[in-house]
Amino acid sequence: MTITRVLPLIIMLASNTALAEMKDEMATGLPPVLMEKTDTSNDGRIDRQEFENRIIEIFHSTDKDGDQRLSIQELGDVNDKVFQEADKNKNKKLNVKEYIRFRFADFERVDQDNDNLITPRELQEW
Ligand SMILES: [Ca+2]
Ligand SMILES: [Ca+2]
Ligand SMILES: [Ca+2]
Repeated sequence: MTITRVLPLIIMLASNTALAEMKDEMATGLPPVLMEKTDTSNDGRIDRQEFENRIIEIFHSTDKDGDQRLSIQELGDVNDKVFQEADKNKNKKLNVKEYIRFRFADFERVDQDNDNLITPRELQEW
């Protein structure tokens, strides 16, 4: 193999690694949603709407002081960098819209075949 044929392969491998790292960074660090609580249609899959509904429920149960915003303290064990990224207006709290967007980073990371459904097998990879 000549160097000109090897180079594109190396570049390809390098960019795959970069992508994997980026995906890891996107993970919120928060525990997974529960299939039985989230899959309201009982088809064994979590679609985006079911996920969003569940995330809104979690938002309200996590919001201990009821100010409609989640602080990093309320969230507990969370990826700090990702939190700051999600906190668009930099008030150190996530409103429900920011929180939904934040949690969808996990959805997209876990949905490995990109069919917008999370299966029990994919959920194991959370
Ligand atoms: Ca479902
Ligand atoms: Ca709060
Ligand atoms: Ca999927």
